[in-house]
Formats: sequence, structure tokens, C-alpha cells
Amino acid sequence: MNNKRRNFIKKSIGTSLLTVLGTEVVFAKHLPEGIQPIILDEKPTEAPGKHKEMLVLNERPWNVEAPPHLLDDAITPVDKMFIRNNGNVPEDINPDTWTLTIEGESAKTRKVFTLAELKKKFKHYTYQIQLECGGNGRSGFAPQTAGNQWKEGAISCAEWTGVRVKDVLANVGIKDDAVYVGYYGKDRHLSGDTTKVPISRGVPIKKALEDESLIAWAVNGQDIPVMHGFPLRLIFGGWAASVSGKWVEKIVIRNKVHDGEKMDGTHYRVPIFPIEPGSKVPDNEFKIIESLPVKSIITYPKSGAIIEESRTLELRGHAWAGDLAVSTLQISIDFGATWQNAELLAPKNRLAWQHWSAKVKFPRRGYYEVWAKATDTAGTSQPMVMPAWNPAGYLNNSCHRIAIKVV
Ligand SMILES: Nc1nc2c(c(=O)[nH]1)N[C@H]1C(S)=C(S)[C@@H](COP(=O)(O)O)O[C@H]1N2
Ligand SMILES: [Mo]
Repeated sequence: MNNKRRNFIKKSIGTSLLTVLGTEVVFAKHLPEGIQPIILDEKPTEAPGKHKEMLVLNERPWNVEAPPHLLDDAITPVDKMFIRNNGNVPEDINPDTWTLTIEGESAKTRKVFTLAELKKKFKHYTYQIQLECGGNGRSGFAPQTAGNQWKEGAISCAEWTGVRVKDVLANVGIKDDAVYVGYYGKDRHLSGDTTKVPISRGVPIKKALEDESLIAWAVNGQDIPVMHGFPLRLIFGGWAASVSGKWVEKIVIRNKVHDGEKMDGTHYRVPIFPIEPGSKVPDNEFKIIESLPVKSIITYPKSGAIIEESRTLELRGHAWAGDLAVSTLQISIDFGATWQNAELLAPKNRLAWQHWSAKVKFPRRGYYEVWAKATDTAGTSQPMVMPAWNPAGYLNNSCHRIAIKVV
């Protein structure tokens, strides 16, 4: 429901209209002035094409995340994929006339491909790839930082199909001085100013030339939904997903670090040194976020689950580690005093999340928390409490916790 409609209903309560969700509010005249039916607070908004339980953080632009239990699938279905838009979704997209231009100082030529040409000229690849917003977990930082207050659910791992960035760039020709690749998408700035773009980021050439780096037109075997970049998007797994440009119409091969929108300031950059929470950082003491840190999520059961004493609880979830893989996943039911190893599967391919499962027994009735902690192949683990505070609230990879009541 949009805000207008909600306000309309709010105003109507206590006057004359007394239906909510298509049914009569029987004792509406007893509702005190200024109090509205709580059902309207519980389900304020649904995002188009998304599962009913997805959490809408913002409608303008669309920013939507999954509650952890909705991420239980091995491969994330599109209706459970988070949405992170910086601008307005492009309108009137015509895949038949869509083109992708490759140019830039370090491109040997300039080429323009239609979708049909891309699909015909280059070999197709499908990979399951995790995409996580760099701001996922931002709501955990104190003091709070500006930006969408993501909880745990700005992560997805779907199967993307397309052509390799490296095959397309090789066809155009890459000069020896190439250091970076940047993208431009067709989405528009929120202000309506057509001279501005909402975002134009990129990756070092080395990342662009990896096997799993794709120019994709399909997800889970179907056209990419409009919200996720139809008809063409970049996929650079394991990095802040802001580098995976949606509605991509131009790729530039750069002889310097790409200087597009949101490559500077506090955008997707973190301090080089640890800083005191809340403090300011000089511009030259930031670095661009690249591979994301090790992380995990508990997708079953849902936090707050009630189970019977004597029952064995089967937990499950996923773990991922940026460019690396996860080597162990541990579970604690005693606030981190002791840990047990979960069973951890290998990823489907590089840069796909890994599934884990564990069986736990609780010693007696009461309140418990299950904590999950992953360790990557370099030996780095998730922090138990919080990682370093940074001005825009990126990289919160602290352990996911769920509540369990044993009765
Ligand atoms: N053109 C364009 N590409 C974009 C964005 C955007 O706003 N415009 N958002 C980026 C960010 S910040 C993220 S986290 C991912 C989100 O991808 P998704 O919405 O498909 O989950 O897309 C990235 N690519
Ligand atoms: Mo993002």
C-alpha cells in the first residue's frame, strides 16, 4: 500500500469509511482518535514482483531486502532477491534496439553490440554468483550512518547467464595501459536531471577478466526482471554489488581508476586505518572496497522459533567470503562460549555461497540464541560483535544471531 492510501485510511478512521483489507472494522467507532488499525503498520508496502514478506526500506528509489528465513533456497528465486536502486528504473526498454557500447582510453577500438550480436558472437556461461550490497548490515553500526538501514538480507545468490566480460573486451581489444573497467546504465538520476547519472562504478581490469565476470541477460533461466537490470547487466561476484551495473549500455576500459558517480568520497570507500566511531576521515585516507569479507546467515529456523525440549533442531544457512571460499562454519548456543562445527558443502562454482547445516540439542528449557560464524580459506573469521565502524556503514560481517525458545 502506498503512503497516500495509508494516510487516506488513517484520516478515514473515526469518521465514516471503516473498511480495512476489504473487510469491515466492526468496532471502528471505539478506535481512539489518532490510533489506526495496527494491520496497516504491519504490512505497509509490497514491492512489485516480490514475495509478500520482503522488507521495503524505500520506494523512491526501490530498496528492498529479504528477511533471513526467506533466503533458505539453495539458489535465490527472483521474488526473494533484494533490490538496491540508486535512481529511477528506466522506462520503455526495448531489447530489440538495446545496444552495448565498449569504448574508453584503453580500448583499441570502439564497438557497439546489439543483444542478438552478443548472444551470437560469444560463448554463453552460467554461474551461481553471490551479490551482496556493500551496505548490508548497516543498521548494526553505532553511531548510525546515513543510507539504507539494511539488516541481514541484502544478499542473493542466483544463477546468472551471459557472456564473459573478458571475451567481449578481447574482441574490442585492450591496450597495455588498461587498469580499470567502468559501467554506465540507463537508469536516471532521482532529481530528473538528465545530465546526471545515479551511479557509474567499476572494477580493476584484473577482476573484469576473471572467468566468472559476466555480461548477463538471464537469471535462473529467465530474462532478468526490470528491477534487476533488464535486458543486460554486469555480474562481478564477491565484491560490493554496486560494481555489478544494471541496465548496462556502455562499458569503458580506463587507463586510470574509473572516476564515475559514487567512486569517490565516502561512497563504497572505507578508512585505511581503524578510526574512532563517529569521527571524520581525510579524503586521502580512504580506500575503495573490493572483495567483501567472510559472512554467513542462518536461514532456518526463523528467529523466534519455539521448539520442544528433547527435540534435535536442524539448522541451516549459507556462508560466503568475497573472492575466497569458506573453510569452516561453526555454531554456538551459549553466546560464543563453545562452538561446534557445522557440515559445510563446497560451492557450486567459485563465487557462489556455500550451504551449511547443523544439528543441535538444548540442555533444558529456556531462551537461547544460535550464533553462526564462518572462517574463510585465509583463516579470517567473522567478528562476534562488530567490525570497524566507518563513515558510510559498510562491511558489517558480524555473526548472525537468531533467538530460540525451548519449551
Ligand atoms: N545502473 C545501476 N546499477 C546498479 C545499481 C543502480 O542503482 N543502478 N545499484 C547497484 C547496487 S548499490 C547494488 S547493491 C546492486 C543491487 O543489485 P540488485 O538490485 O539486482 O539486487 O546493483 C548495483 N548496480
Ligand atoms: Mo549496494
